Amino acid sequence: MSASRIPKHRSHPTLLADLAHWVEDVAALTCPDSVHWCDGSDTEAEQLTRLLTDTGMLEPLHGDYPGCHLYRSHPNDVARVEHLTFVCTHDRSDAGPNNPWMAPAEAHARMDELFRGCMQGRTLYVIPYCMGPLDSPLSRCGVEITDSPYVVLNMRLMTRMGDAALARIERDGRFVKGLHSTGDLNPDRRFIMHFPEELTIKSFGSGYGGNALLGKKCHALRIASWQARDEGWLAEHMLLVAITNPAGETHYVAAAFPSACGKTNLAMLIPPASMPGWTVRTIGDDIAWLHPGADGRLWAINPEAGFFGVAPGTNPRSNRNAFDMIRKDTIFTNVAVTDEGRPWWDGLEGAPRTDWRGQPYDPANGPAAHPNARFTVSATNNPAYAAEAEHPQGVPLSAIIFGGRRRSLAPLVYEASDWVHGVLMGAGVASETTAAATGAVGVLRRDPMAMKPFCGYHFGDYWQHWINIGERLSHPPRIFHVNWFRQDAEGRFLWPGFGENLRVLAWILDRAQARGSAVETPIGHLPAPHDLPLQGLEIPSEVMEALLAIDVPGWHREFSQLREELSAYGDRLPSALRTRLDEALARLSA
Ligand code: SAT
Ligand code: MN
Repeated sequence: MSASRIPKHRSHPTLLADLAHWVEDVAALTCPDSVHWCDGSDTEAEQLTRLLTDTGMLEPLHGDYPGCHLYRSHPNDVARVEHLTFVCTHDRSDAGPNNPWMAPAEAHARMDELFRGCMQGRTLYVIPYCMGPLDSPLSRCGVEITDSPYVVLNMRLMTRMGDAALARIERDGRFVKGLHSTGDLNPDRRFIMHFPEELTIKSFGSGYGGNALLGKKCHALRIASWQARDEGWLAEHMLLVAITNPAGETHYVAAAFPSACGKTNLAMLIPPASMPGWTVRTIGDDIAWLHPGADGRLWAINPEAGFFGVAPGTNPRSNRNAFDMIRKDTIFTNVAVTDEGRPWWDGLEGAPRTDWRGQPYDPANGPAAHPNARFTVSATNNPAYAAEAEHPQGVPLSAIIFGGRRRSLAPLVYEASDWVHGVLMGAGVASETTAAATGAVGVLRRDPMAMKPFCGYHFGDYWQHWINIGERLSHPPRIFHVNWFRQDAEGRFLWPGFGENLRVLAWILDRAQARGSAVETPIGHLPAPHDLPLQGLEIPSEVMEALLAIDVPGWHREFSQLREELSAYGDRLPSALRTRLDEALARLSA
């Protein structure tokens, strides 16, 4: 492993002076024992894996999980920390009421104090990475500096990382700067700061996924959403799938759901046996970058190269593709382990011996695997990985779907009447909170476009930007809202979900081609139960009716509340959204 006291980078004669100087400055501040420029090679990954297994930080798993390891994070460091995640813009109002804000000078000063000397006794790793295919004009690059070899191994799976990315950075002449240290994992000294005006991220005191893998939420959403607004595109919290129908036509769909609401399952959906001839392939499971194309369609790429998915709930019944893809070369974080040394969570065969903290399993201590336990795996491990994920031009979208986890009110599916109505639908997304972020679980909160924790600027400006993008599309994707999570009075799910969701997607694709029929309602277009392809699914007709019913007083309350909440965005709220909302309220009152 190349290492040097002074960060003399390897032989990159044309390496951006900016990058070299930044690495030197960071090394001078953080005082690492050595500096390592990551090349992204297999040898490098093997050396880092050995280093971590030798020091007991990674545990090799059973032999029938080749190349798989378990990592246990600090028990106080298991999820994103939204209250410690800041957007630092010169003008406070640019960050919007949707983001915790700190003045850039103050944030830099605080962070630099935390970083001072923090890498003593550690290695500073320089990770050049590219978000998106290396040869795509839609891709954007970054460099993460970290003192965590676990972060390096994860970034290697989640991004195109190393020499090839560095070469692209040299060509582009710019990159996002991300500085990360696990620090001492003291929650009082934990901050994730974004400086979108400087394309810079500083993250201290956490080693957990979204806080530490800076290419993901920090770069590909918060910073990228800002860049996208300036450059005329959208950075979204969306999965991307390719769906082929029995006639052999392929359509591409993007879908936004909050964290841990089933994006990975939908992205890897396996059609039910009663829908022969359909196939679903995965392009991405978490983030999509959307660009208006010269042809008036909206084109999408997945900026990531891997999946950082929620392990609990993944099993051969819920998601066969995901279950198969994590049988080799996977990093598991905070799962339980069986007697034989296999990874374990509820729903799998076997029994846990050790819980996610590394203690002998005792049900009195809570679930064996942490509810936000994760797997990190290369996208190419997925048996349903779509070759189009590597296409430099991306894929053209037929539909955009918004959704949330709501036990009541929101029907199984409904369609916006046009783009602006779709933007309002996205702004109104609400979902019950999950274990992906610290805080109470199961509380309904507004999560516009599933971007509440990830939009790097004022939501009012963001919705206006969405409207502007729509005006540039002569063939915009149609916009829909789905809710797989409706429950009856006893708390049982009304809709079976998983593979059966394809029935809803089939209707969505029919509508996107101006085919399927629908009923017009005050909240949008809904299918009648017989409009959905339900053959082979045993579901009582009264349940279908409940799933597609409109609770008029409930929606009146919902829209009145949304109107109130949107008023917090002041005069930056696009007037078109207010008008649409008032129209909907009037229709509901009629
Ligand atoms: O922790 S991550 O932000 O990477 C995962 C998620 O919350 O979606
Ligand atoms: Mn996510």
